[in-house]
This record gives sequence, C-alpha cells and structure tokens, in this order.
Amino acid sequence: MVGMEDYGQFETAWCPGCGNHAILKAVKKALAGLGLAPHEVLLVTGIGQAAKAPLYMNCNMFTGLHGRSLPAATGARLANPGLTVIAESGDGCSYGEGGNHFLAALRRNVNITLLAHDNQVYGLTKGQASPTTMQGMKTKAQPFGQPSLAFNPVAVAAAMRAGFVARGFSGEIEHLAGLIQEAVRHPGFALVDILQPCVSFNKLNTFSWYKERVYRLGPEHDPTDFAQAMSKAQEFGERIPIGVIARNDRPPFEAGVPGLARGPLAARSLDRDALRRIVESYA
Ligand SMILES: Cc1ncc(C[n+]2csc(CCOP(=O)(O)OP(=O)(O)O)c2C)c(N)n1
Ligand code: SF4
Repeated sequence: MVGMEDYGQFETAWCPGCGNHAILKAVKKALAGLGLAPHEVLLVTGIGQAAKAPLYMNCNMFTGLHGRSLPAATGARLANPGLTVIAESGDGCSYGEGGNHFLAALRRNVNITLLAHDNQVYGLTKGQASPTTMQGMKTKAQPFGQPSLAFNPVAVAAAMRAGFVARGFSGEIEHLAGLIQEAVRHPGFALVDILQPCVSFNKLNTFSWYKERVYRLGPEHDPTDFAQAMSKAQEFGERIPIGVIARNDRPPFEAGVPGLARGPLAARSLDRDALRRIVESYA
C-alpha cells in the first residue's frame, strides 16, 4: 500500500503562500492514490521555481536544461515504458523556452504527462513577463505593461486535438489531484495546465483573483466535442473553467514505431560490435 509519506517530506525554498506548495501536495496525493511506488515514477524537470518541485519528492528524477524537460521525458518513456513519466515545470519553461517542444509533444502523443505550473510570470528570475502573462500586466521588466497577447496553452492543445487537455487550480488540491490521476492514466500525451499564484511577483493574478473566477466544469461539458472544447479553452477572464477541457482518442506515438514492438529498449542487450561497425561506416 503506497501512501503520500512514501514520497517524502522536504523543506522547500519557496515563498510562504506560493501555489507550488499545494501543487506538490496534489502530485503526491495523485501518485499515492494511483498506487504508484516512488521507484515506478520519473519526474523530468527544467529550470525555475516550479522546476524545483521534483527535488522535494522521493522518486526518480532528471533535471534538464531550461525548457528541455519534454525531449528528455520523451526519450525516457520510449526507452522504458515501465516508468510513469511526468514532465513538471513552469509556464516560461514549458511554453516559452520549451515552446517548440510543447508543440512537438502535442503532435507526437508519446505517453507522458506535462504538469505546467502556470503562475503567468518568470518567478525564479524575479517576475519578468512569461508567454502566459496577461496583456497589459505591469512587471518590473515591463513597467508600461506587457504588450503581447497571452499564449493560451489549453486552446493550442485543444486545437491540435491533443489526447488529454485539462486546467487545474492550486487552490483546489483534491480536484487537481483527480485531474493529475486522469492525466497519468491517459494513454498518450496529457497536459494539465495548473493556475498558480506567485505571491512575490504576480500582483494581478492573486489567489483571490482566481477564487472569484475559477469554476468547475460540470457533466454538461463534453470534452470529446471539438467545438465545446475550443469554446471552454478560450474562456479566461471573468470566468475560468477548470477540469478536463478536451479529450481525443489518438493512438500513442509508441504504436507507430515498429522498433518498439520488440520490447523496451532499456531491457535489450547492446551489441557493441554492431554499434562499432555502424559508427565506423560513417568515418
Ligand atoms: C535558455 C535559458 N534562458 C533563460 C534562463 C534564465 N531563466 C532561469 S529560470 C527562468 C524563468 C523560469 O520561469 P518559469 O518557467 O515560468 O518558472 P517559475 O520560476 O515561474 O516557476 C529563466 C528565464 C535560463 N536558465 N536558460
Ligand atoms: S517567487 Fe513566486 S513562484 Fe517563486 S517561490 Fe516565490 S511565490 Fe513561488
């Protein structure tokens, strides 16, 4: 029987009141609830405040370059499908520096989950605008207001008919843990974009700002209906829906790679002579 305590309890370097604390709790709750032991889980991360989350968990982890968690997670999952692979990082890391990897992951549909802690700023580097910063928001680096239109990851993922697209809120831990469980169970690429206050640098999208707006999607929302999914994905203002926004049945990338049908790469023996011959053939 796996419990949250198996994932450990560590002192963090986050500000008191930061949404990351609740997300960390929800991730532990979700994994323990799925009965996954720490050695069965790999968390792959980039750089930033959110990217520290796996450092505070007792399981396998890999820290990549800024924005590069998804390629590393993809490689790990293809080499060892026995692992539950979760990429976990901030909105800047996932949609800014890692933006092209995000698009590639949506297209490929490898069986991994992306948990994007979306605080709408660059927290670690002291509050510059990120791709999801709302247009007009003032920051120390954008004193006249962020001039660009905000990137909407949920709408982009829904438009690309991603397998599983959800939005969560760090203020609703139980609900968020349920979404993470559904995302991990989904047999393909799954996105959970998680709204998270940054109490130090985002003075607009505060905890109470979210509380006034966030509402749970009810059973009337059909995530398999493209038009409904796109409509809910674009709702971000006076009201912000949380829950499963879009869902599509698409075969995972793994199903289309004949080499993987012969079993996990990690379990195959390496023929060093054959490898040497291949390398030498390029000399
Ligand atoms: C290629 C590269 N560009 C920029 C940086 C500087 N940098 C480090 S963390 C960070 C912002 C992280 O923001 P986000 O991913 O939103 O995470 P948060 O800290 O808000 O959780 C930046 C710009 C870097 N380390 N590497
Ligand atoms: S700066 Fe923001 S994101 Fe970073 S720990 Fe503090 S509240 Fe959290």
